[in-house]
Amino acid sequence: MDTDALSPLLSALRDAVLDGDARGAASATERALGQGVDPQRLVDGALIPAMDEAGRRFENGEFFVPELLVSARALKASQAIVTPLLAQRGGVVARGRVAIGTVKGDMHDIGKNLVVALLQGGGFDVVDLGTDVPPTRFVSAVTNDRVDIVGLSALLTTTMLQMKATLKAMETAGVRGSVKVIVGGAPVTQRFADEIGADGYADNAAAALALARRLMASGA
Ligand code: B1M
Repeated sequence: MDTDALSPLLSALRDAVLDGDARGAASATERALGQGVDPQRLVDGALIPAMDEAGRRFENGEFFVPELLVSARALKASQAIVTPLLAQRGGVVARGRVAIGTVKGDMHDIGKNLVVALLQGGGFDVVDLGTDVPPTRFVSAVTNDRVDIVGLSALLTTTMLQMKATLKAMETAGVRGSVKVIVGGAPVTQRFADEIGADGYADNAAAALALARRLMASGA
């Protein structure tokens, strides 16, 4: 599909998310998919830009928490349609097992859910621990769920410190050496990942999939 034909479809979805119109977001998603738009294109070209714009409006005082919430709800109406399509892409052979969650104190899960979808789409078996996940829960995922990789997501500068606490809890429990730990989320950087001793950092969902594949190939 050429860019001229694509752009109104993407704009309709982006606008529906920013208007907090869940039904509109779902129908814009169905319409675009019906016209052959790739689901990943909807994520990159409409859903992520919509959330970036919501964040900009929040910073400028044009949006408050209720507006962020309704936009996030509208985005999730689209994500519910798109995620299974992304997750179907992997085929049946599991490439490894990943436990992933948003760290303690942090309720943001839109980006984490995208990482989950792409990992599943890339053939990984994923244990989604949800949001506000305490360090002890990550530790029990390593001991009980036999995972190869643990993924930590954080969206707040305050909660990213929980990543360090989670790594410490894994060390204290004696399980740190048996898994690779990858980190990501808007405030997280490669430098921070190195500082806390994570095994890898990815700045987006596709990079997280590539990183998980590299770690498995190197014997995670
Ligand atoms: Co929040 N919020 N929020 N919020 N919110 C931010 C993060 C903020 C930057 C907005 C702003 O001020 N501009 C700001 C953080 C400031 C800071 O810490 N420096 C902020 C704030 C302050 C807050 C509250 C404190 C507001 C308040 O109550 N006063 C509060 C905190 C609640 C809590 O968690 N305890 C809060 C609440 C919320 C809502 C609940 C209303 C809602 C979340 C709904 C939900 O997720 N279910 C919300 C939203 C929607 C946002 C913004 C607008 C959008 C986040 C998002 O979904 N982005 C955000 C502003 C922004 O980011 N532009 C903001 C889209 C998503 C696809 O991107 O999550 O970055 P992202 O994920 C990317 C990558 O980061 C990466 O891949 C993803 C896909 O490419 N990635 C990983 C993520 N995890 C990864 C893990 C990996 C690898 C890659 O490996 C494991």
